[in-house]
Amino acid sequence: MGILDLSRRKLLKAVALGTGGAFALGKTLPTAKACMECITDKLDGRFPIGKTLVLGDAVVPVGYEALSAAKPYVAAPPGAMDPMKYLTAFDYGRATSLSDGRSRREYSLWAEDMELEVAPGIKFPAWTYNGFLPGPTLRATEGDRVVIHFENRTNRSHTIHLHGVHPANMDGVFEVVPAGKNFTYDFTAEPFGVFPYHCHMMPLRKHISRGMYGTLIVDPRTPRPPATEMIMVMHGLDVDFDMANDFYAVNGYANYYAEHPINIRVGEKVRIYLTNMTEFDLVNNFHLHANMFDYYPNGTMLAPAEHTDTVNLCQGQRGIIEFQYKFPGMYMFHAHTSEFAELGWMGFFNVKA
Ligand SMILES: [Cu+2]
Repeated sequence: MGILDLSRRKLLKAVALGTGGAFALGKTLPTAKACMECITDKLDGRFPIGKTLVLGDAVVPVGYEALSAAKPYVAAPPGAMDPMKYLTAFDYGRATSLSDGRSRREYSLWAEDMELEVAPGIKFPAWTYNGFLPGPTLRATEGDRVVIHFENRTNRSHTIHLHGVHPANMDGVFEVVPAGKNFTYDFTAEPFGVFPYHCHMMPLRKHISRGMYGTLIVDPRTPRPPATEMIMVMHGLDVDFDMANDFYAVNGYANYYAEHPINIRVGEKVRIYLTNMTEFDLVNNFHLHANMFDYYPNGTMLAPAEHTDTVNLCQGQRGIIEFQYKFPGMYMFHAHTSEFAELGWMGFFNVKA
């Protein structure tokens, strides 16, 4: 049950205020009803307010206010969360060579509360890794020793649970990292593939939906063929804390790549590492217009399993997409779940000759 008398889906049906897909801050809705999630957010110092956001023909409730006694969330500095930079920002860590030819890679991750803009004018009190939503894209080569120094700079417990093969005490489930404490994850990167990481504190859906997730890419020892590489993390944004997504995005900001198309060239080979960290909705998907792509589920095989234009991913699923464009022009990519596309999960490739 949502916090409002009308659930989001009822609102979608009930309201038709066409704005051509643009965002617009709207009127104030009447009272919010209490729910367990709201109460816990209230305890955390946040309480949803009745401001609304108009997305196409949908009106969704957004916004929160900090209670006066609450520790304010630090506002991200302007430009700190830049989805265009995030697209190609791979963190290889601080690498040192080991005697057997492998590398030891050290990464610094920290948990930090941060107020992030996730759509025009919409500030979200995110729980982040390193001040971003999603967290940094870590990258290593199969066999590398991965050392992650994790510092919890918040006032609640967090962990990092990485997918992949590692010992039980490196799994980030029982190794709770309390407020102000540290933990070091130390394991061998295996196998090669694409692996989500996320906080594993309870309530899990809350720690994930507030932003604590990212991707670890483990490259094969023999590198994949050269390509222009990108990361796309699909996720929802529950900005009124009612355990239903109000809108959707890749890489932190609704409609960002629709407003800022990604430039590529005809014939340029593009490789997208795709992760689905959507909470609350069981399936998300990626659809590419006027083209087909090779799909490598989980990135754990070197040969594609599928040649398609649409791929469905359940929560936590991921893979690699490879394609090149034959003709110049502006091409859409988006969730094929139409509701997600209309609520912010949409972008363009601007293909130049
Ligand atoms: Cu957490």
